[in-house]
Amino acid sequence: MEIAGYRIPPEVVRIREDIKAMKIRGAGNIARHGAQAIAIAAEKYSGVDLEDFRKYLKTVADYVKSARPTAVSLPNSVSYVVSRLERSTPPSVREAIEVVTTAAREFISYSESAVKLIAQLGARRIERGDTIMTHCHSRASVEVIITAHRQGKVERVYVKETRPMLQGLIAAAELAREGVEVVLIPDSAVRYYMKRVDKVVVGADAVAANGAVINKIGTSLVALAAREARARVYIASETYKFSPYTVVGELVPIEVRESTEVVDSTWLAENPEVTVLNPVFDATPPEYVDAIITERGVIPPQSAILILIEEYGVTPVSTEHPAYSPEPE
Ligand code: RI2
Repeated sequence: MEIAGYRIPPEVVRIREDIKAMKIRGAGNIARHGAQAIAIAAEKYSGVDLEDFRKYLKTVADYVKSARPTAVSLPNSVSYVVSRLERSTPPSVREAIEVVTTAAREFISYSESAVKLIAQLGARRIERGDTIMTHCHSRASVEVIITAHRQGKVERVYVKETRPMLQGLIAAAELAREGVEVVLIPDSAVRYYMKRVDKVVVGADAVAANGAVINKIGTSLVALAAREARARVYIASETYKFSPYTVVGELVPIEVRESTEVVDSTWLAENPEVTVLNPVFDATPPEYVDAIITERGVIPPQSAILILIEEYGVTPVSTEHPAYSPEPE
């Protein structure tokens, strides 16, 4: 593949395609692969012109970032790596490649240790005998539950199947493998079982500046049912899922995927008059969230802005900042 005169390495094309097709999925996992893709692209560069290398990397970064629109962890991880190069003055392409690969390694290792820390902090919020409900498959929230389970606190976990892609089955299998008592339920049974639940633990694809949590479609309904049943709602989220774009007034775009993920193509062909919609994320307002468990601490959702200020600066919020650069279509 070629973009703007630059050849995109096939390994990078593959990673982007796998993210798009959800073979690589989960906001944290997507972010780690995004960083890895930039490192691979850097290593594959064979020229000697530094300015050209910067342009090439920016082109690859825009290409990788556009794989999926909602999980802000992807543009954030890619920007983290690329901005390292933008802020440094390596004497040659060889050193520039080193800057990029080091930054990618740093991001990946930060991300891995963030998940471990979240697991420790989140487990403190689980009490002995708690029944938990989770939605979709989030590695951060599965790790919280497994850690609490190892501490002997988890009574049972209700896992929603999470139509249409059924990622709940991945979470159910991972938890059961660890010896957690798992009950898999259809999405429509959420309210029915919520009265038995003490705590909801789910992940995030993005956290907005006002503390709204964007996560797999149906999360907001789980939160609604939890509020009614007085169950607490915890979000397990690394801070690189916090969206700097929302500080400058942008909304988190909600990805709408193929109808064929909802019904098969035969049914679609037989019922051409029916419109099938497949939005894959929704926003849970901060009022429905008890706390966001991050690697920097357990915070109320309303404090999301403080994390963003700490990470990206106070005022003025520059639209020139690498992390704020507009997304390609
Ligand atoms: P971790 C997933 O999105 C789910 O919405 C999940 O809650 C979120 O990413 C966070 O997952 P998708 O890629 O980063 O399945 O905690 O669309 O693994």
